[in-house]
This record gives sequence, C-alpha cells and structure tokens, in this order.
Amino acid sequence: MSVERSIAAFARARNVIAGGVNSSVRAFKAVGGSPIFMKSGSGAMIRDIDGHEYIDYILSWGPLLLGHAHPAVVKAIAAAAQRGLSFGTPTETETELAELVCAMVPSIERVRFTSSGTEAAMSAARLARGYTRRDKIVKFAGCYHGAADVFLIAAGSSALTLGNPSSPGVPRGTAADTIVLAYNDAAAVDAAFAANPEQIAAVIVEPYAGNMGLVPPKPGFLERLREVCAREHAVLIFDEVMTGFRLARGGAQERESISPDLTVLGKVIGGGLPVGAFGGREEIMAYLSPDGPVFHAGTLSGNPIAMAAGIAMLKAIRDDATLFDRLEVLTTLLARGLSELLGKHNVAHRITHAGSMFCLYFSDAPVSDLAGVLKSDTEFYAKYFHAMLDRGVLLPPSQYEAAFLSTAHSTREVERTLEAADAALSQLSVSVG
Ligand code: KE4
Repeated sequence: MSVERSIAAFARARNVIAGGVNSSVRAFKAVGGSPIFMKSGSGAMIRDIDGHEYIDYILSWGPLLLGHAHPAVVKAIAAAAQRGLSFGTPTETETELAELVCAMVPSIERVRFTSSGTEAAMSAARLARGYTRRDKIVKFAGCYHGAADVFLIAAGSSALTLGNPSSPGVPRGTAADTIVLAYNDAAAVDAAFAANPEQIAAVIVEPYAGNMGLVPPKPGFLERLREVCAREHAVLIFDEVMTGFRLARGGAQERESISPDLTVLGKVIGGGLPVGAFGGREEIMAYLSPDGPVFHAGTLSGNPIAMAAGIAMLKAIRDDATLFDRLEVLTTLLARGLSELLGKHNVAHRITHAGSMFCLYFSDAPVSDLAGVLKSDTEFYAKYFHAMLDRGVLLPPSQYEAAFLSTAHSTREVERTLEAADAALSQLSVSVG
C-alpha cells in the first residue's frame, strides 16, 4: 500500500512541528512506520491523503460516538460560526450545554467548561486540594488523566506507549504529592489513607481504565473507593473523559450506579471540537473562582462553536433510545468474532469490551492492572496493526489504547473487519512460522 504522500507530509511537518505531530501517540512510534495523514472522514470511514479508505476504530480517540461529520453536529457548527466565533463573554450556549450535562449526569450539580480533558482534570485536582486543604492525590498506574504534571506519574496512554509513564520535567515535589497504586487494588487504597492520614485530597480514577488498553473495574473496586473517600472526607474524582456519554447516557457512573464527588469530561462532550468539563457537587464547585478562592480560567472555555457542537451531540445521544444497546451488541459481535478467529489461529489473546470500547491484547495473562497489561506482546501488536491497516482497518497505533465504535458502524463494517483480521492473522502466522 503506497503512502508516499503521508511520508512526504510527515517529513514536511517535522521541519516545523516538534516530532511532526501535535499529540505523541499519532507518531506511530509504538507500531513503526510513517504516520498516516488523513484528509477526510465520513461516518465509520476515514480517508488518507494517498486516497486509501479505512474503517476507523480510533474515531479521534473517543469524541466521535456518532461517527465522522455527523450532519446534525456539522450543521450546528456552521450555524454557530455565522454568528461569530468567540466573544469572551458569557453566552447562552454554555448554559444550554451545561443544562444537558447536569440532566444526563445527575452527580453533576454545577459544571465548568475547559478546552481539553487535561485542563479539566488538572482543574479538578486543584479544586479538590483547595476544598480539602490537603495536597496529596491518589491515582492508579496505567490510568491517564491528561498531560498535566500532577498526573504524569505512572501515566497510561502515550506516556506509557513511549516508555515515559513518569515524564522528565515533572518536579520531584509534584511527584511526591502523587500517590500511585495498582488499579483494581482496593486494599491498597485503605493502606494509602492509613499511611497518609488527613493528607489525601482526592482519589482520581478512570472508572473503566481506557489508557492501558481497556481494563474494566473488578466487582467492588469502585464501591470501595466511594466508601473510603466518604469515610476519609477525600474527594472521589471519576475521570470520564473517555467513558462519559459513551459507556451509558450518564457514563460509567450510571453503568456502575456510583456517584463520584467530581467528574471530569471531554471527547464526546465536544462532538469533535475542543471541549473539556469538570463538575460535581455544588458545595465543592462553589469553591471555584470567581465565587470561591480556587482559581480557574480559560480564554476559549465555553467557546460558542464548541458549545454548539456539544449541544447537537448530547441532544442526539439523549434522544436516541436504543443507541447504547445497539453499540453494546455490535461491539460484542466484533469482540466475539475476533476471539473466535484468534482461537482458530492459535494466537494467545485477551479481549476486553464494554459499551462501544474494546481492546485486543496479545497475551494470555489476566489484564486487570498495568502489570498484567505489560505482559502483552507489543511487537506482535505492531505487526497486526500494519496487517490490518493494509487491509483497510485503522486501529489505535498502540497496544495501550482502547478502540472505539460509533453509531455509524454496522454489521457490514464488523464483517469486513473480521475478514481483514482472518487474512491478517493468516499472513502473520505464516511469517511467525
Ligand atoms: P485531552 O487533554 O487529550 O483532551 O484529555 C486527556 C485525557 C484525560 N482523561 C482521560 C481518561 C483520557 O483518555 C484523556 C485523553 N485520552 C488520550 C487517548 N488515550 C488522548 C489521545 C492523545 O493523547 O492524543
């Protein structure tokens, strides 16, 4: 498959953009080869600048629950743009999106918008610290909460992919206030609070960990976090940037019937435009400036074009009564089909899936935390990634990422994906010998 234009585009980009990309995972470092430059997307499909078309399971890393260029979202953006792009003043579009968020995620009584998930998570941590007057934050190895210093310790996603889960440049003082535990280890949370009495401001967790592949919570894990945080007067933060509006209408917290104190949102909430959000109990959110002492600001926070996209997105999700059932059925069909094929080809694997998220690990080790995930065969994943890319299927370019389906995917795309996987595994089993 010729990707000459992408190769040339990457060389040109590297002359002016550090690393040639504006987000690390896009560089294909984990899978090798030159990153593919895309030109357009429509529904479940994406097209590169060499004219190749792919079934897209990256979907911009989660925002595109309704697929590429959804008509209602595009129309809302175009209409909003005609009225001006940004005002730096309050607009009613922000209130309208906030009303939708609060109606769909009942634990959120007040919300504040940002321009990225990173900003939202970083601000939620600052708010929890200001509200509790404590400094320490508990996070879990392999979970990713964006690129802020406080969270770039044992982080997942491309920090893990690139081998820098604890990035250089994060001051020792910052790292000292971040306590890292093993995901799904509820006993470790009790021990952390015992060892740091009245010092832990918050526990932040991806309720379904989507940045070390997809690692679901073990039964009782989230409940334990809820109990411990309530007992210790610490803030429980669910980072639902990835799971929000995707695992259920009200996110993972609806699916698991657990109410965090604060929730971090992103991706779907902007419909593909830059929107993050954090919100939760009114008592905590009242600590935010300008009413409270904990500072927050952002030039383009609540940008009216992004708000219009989010409103169109959330209304479409809210009003589609069978959306989540359809996505769960289709994702399960794909996961089961892949598992059958991998069994047929005698390839060790674990597949996790929930809602419209899934991950295929080339491993026979249990995947319930980062240590288990790290036993995966990332070299084989890289070969599989390219074998699928050559057959018109775009998967995340890292073993440590979750893959996504949209409402634009159908059994047709699933069947084509399974055909490609069968051929890819045949090719690889021959080459592996
Ligand atoms: P952003 O700053 O990238 O909008 O959001 C950060 C973030 C926070 N919390 C969770 C649970 C997230 O998954 C993310 C971002 N996810 C990655 C994909 N694993 C974004 C892809 C990228 O970094 O380019």
